[in-house]
Parts: sequence; C-alpha cells; structure tokens
Amino acid sequence: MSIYVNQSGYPVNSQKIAVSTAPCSFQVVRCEDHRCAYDGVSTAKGFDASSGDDTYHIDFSELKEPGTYYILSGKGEKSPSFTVDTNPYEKLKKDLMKAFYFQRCGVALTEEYAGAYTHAACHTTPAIFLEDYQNKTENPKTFDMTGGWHDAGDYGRYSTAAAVALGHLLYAYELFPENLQDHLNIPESGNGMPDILNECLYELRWLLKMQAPDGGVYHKLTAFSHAPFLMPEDDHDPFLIYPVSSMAVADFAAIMCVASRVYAPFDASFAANAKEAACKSFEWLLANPYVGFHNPAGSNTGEYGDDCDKDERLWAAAEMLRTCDKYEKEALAMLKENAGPEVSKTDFGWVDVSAFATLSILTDAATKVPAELTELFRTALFEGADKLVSVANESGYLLAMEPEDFVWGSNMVVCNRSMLLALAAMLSEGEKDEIYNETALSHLHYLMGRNALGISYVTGNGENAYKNPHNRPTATDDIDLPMPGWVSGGPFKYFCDEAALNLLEKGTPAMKCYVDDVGSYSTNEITIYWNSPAVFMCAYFESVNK
Ligand code: 9MR
Ligand code: ZN
Repeated sequence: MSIYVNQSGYPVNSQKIAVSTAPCSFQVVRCEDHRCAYDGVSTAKGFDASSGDDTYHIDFSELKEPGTYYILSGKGEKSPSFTVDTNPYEKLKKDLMKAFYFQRCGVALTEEYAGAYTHAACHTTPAIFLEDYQNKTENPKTFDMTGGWHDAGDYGRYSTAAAVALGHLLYAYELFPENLQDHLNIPESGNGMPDILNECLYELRWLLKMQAPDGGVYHKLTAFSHAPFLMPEDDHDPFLIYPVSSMAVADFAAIMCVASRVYAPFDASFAANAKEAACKSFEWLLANPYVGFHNPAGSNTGEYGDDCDKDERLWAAAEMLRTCDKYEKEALAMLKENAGPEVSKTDFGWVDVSAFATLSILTDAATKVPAELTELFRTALFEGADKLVSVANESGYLLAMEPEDFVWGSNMVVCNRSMLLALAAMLSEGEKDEIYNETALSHLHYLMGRNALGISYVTGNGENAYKNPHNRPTATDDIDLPMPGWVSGGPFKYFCDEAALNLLEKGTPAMKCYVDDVGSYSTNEITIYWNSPAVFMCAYFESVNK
C-alpha cells in the first residue's frame, strides 16, 4: 500500500485529503518532534478507472496548525512529508516562473542568475526562409530572429506555443498582480517592472520579430530536424523561418492586445508597439481565410498542427474588441462568427485557445460584448466546470480526468482544467465557489504527488520529485539534479518513445504511463506552456487563501 500526498503542502483552511491504496488507520505526525497531531481512519472511495487503483481517503481537513508533517498508517507505511501553511506554494510559484529564464535563447546564462546551469549565448546566427534552405538559394536573405524562450526540451521556437504560454502568464498577472511581484534574480530584477513582466517581455520581443510586413505571423522558427542531445551553444544547424499560419496570426493579435494593456503602466512605447502589431495582424485575419501548417516532408521539428482556427479568431476578436477602439465593428462580427457551439470556450491549450476568450470577456468589467453573447461564454464556462466537478467526484484521486484524457502532455490538461475551475470559482456568485475551488486545488494536489505514482511532477519541489526531464541541457550538462521548477508532460496513455516502451508494460493504466527517464520525450518532456498554467494556479490559490 502507498500513501499519496501533495508534497508541497495544503493550505490551512482547505480540504486536506491524502489517498491510499488500502484501508488503514492513520496518524498525521509532526516531523519536528514525531508527535501525533491528528489521527483517524480512512474511508473507501472506490475503484479509480484512470489508475486501476482501489482508493481510500485519509481526511485530515480539521488539522489547521501550520507545520511540516507526514502520514503514518497503522501498518507502518509513511507518506512523503508536506506542509500545512497559509501559503504553501510560495517556493513552487517562484521556481515555476524562474524556469522560463533558463529557456532564454540568444544570450549567455551566467552564474549570477543561473547558478550551476550556465551556458554560452546560443542560436545567435541569422535565420533564413525555409524555402531558401530547401532550394539551396545562394546568398539567401537573412533575418535577425534571435531571442525568446526555447519551447521545450528542443530548441525550437513556435508562435502558437509562445502565445499560449504568454496567455497563461499575462492573464495571471492581470488578475492577481499582488501575488506575482516576486524577484526572480534575473538580469532585469529591480528595474521597476515586476519580474514576471520582465521575463515575458523577453519572449514578446522575439514574438514581434515573427510578424511579417503584411501582418502575417510565421508559424515557427526551428531547424529542419531536431538537434541531438547537445548544449544549445553547440547547436549550429541553421534556423529556418517557416510559413505563416492563421492560428499564429490570430494568437499573435490576441496576445499583443493583452501585452499592450499589461505593459502600458511600465513601458508606454512597448505597449503602443504591441497594439500596432496586433492591429496589423488583425487586418491580415480580416483579409485571409484559414491557413494551416504542416511540416515539409523529412522535417521532424514540432508541428503544432491545428485544423481549425475558429477558436484562435475568437480569442483575437475578443481581445481586439476589448483593447483596440479602431476595429470594434469588425471584431464584434468576428466574435459572433466564431462563437458557435462548435467552439468549446473551455480550453486553454494550444489546439483550442477558446477559454482565453471566455476569461477575457468575463473578467472585463467594461466588456463591450453584448449581453446575449456574453451569456454564451458564461453558460459554457459553468457547464464545463460542473462537468469537471462531477468527473472529479467519481475519481479516486479527485481528478477531472478520464483515462482518454491522458494525452501527450496530460499535465497540461490537468492544469488547464484547474484554471477553468478557478475561473468558475471567481465568477460564480456564492454557493458553488467552494466546490469549484476545492476541485481546482485537487488538480494541484495531483500534480504535486497525490497521484498513482506518488511523484511530484515539478523538479526540485517535493520529497519525491522527478529528476530526469527530457530537456537537452539537462541531458548534456554534468550536473546531477535538473533545474528546479519544471513541470513534466506527465503520463501519456499511448507512450511512444523507446525509453517508455522499454520500461512500461503494455496495458499499463493511463495514470501510470510515465517514466522518469531523460529519453522519454513522450512522457517526461518540459515545455513553456506546461509551466505557465501552473504559475496561474499558484497565483490564484494564493489569492483564495489570503
Ligand atoms: O504536444 C505535442 C504532441 O501532441 C505531439 O503529438 C508531439 C509530436 O509532434 O509534439 C508535441 O509537442 C512538442 C512540439 O512538437 C515540440 N516541442 C516540444 C513539444 C512537447 O513534446
Ligand atoms: Zn538558443
């Protein structure tokens, strides 16, 4: 039997449940003096379909004395340690946000800010168009495309992935600025701008370079094929500018609107540039239909394919209407055109960005969206959140995930669902706040170790945190532990890399399809947009627990 807890801890006034795989009596023991602070007996929760586990709940919600504890079962099994605290996620939040600094491309990471994880400036040579590369054009036109964050364990940079990560982060800042003031010890710290905005600016300045003169936005900037395991400064494959996609254009327009609002008090000229860039891309959207993106034959860098741009247009339209007076009529028309039932309005991922529109519209006190249209978003939000609550209530791990939801990067699904529940809690009037909040928090508990493997999916956080992310610098440097603060992609039901295929048996339950192996790109990679919703969650829970 095992006992699973959130290894980062539980807020003092929240529900506190550990999950065990057999019935037991239990004590919650204080680490300091091994004194029993609370005791009880588990209750049966039943079979959990995603993990294949019989589950039992160890409920110690009544324990409100701050401290560090572990759970000890009557049979002598011990859980990892955890805290009970008014704000248990302070370190987690900082580590999650600092992680973005380690992804900076085009500059050296120095010891002052990066500790042991230094490297020389990487990917500093100018980029060329894919077409020129394929045609072997002599003296092709070159462009300075340096900057931004490496997307993930690979060194590519992708516009839609960037916009989505920035979406989680900038809306988090807009909604909970008081909880996102941390100094992260990055080169800009102390310059008068909160560090989350300093860090995001590094990505935004690069993203601006991805805009073509006609307002189109290039889908991605990557090599033709993924580099082998090497440090970024040793990667000298040419970086290529791939064609425009309408998803990239719409996401770009949306996030530049958000940026123009958020940065206005700190850097008026950047905010004005961002707004102008947004308008240009919005004009492109008005003039052009859907344009998809597919990798050319033989190329294996990320595709981020998407066969529908309605949700991206919805986000762009919502943000343009909110931020830019210039295109009110056009933005409203685009919003109406893309707000039909075929667009979910409840997802914060890179395929479906529609919940960003929902969040933007419903949290804007001065929204220009007509009431009957606003109602569509509100209904979708609460129907979505209620469905998540009922799935979570059925689950032994109190998680709104069915077995088929354990896709590549399932931890993003976990985090995005938590964000949706958090939004529902913020906007519900009264009686359901608590259940939305507890269910949202349940997803953080899962991420931090209350799961069928007992693993904390954030490096450097929790007694049993995973240690071998699929990340090129981690695989290459000789440092024992990885950088702290990285969210793993997590269990993938259809794991497909050699490491996972070697280590996992066929038929492994979805929640257990994970290996902590640096080679497991399908279950244990890191990405910027798997970290960013977790930053949102920490900032949100801090506001709830104040
Ligand atoms: O999350 C993506 C997954 O759905 C795809 O099946 C997979 C293979 O194309 O790619 C994943 O995204 C990766 C991206 O293409 C490149 N950077 C790392 C991303 C996470 O693994
Ligand atoms: Zn780089």
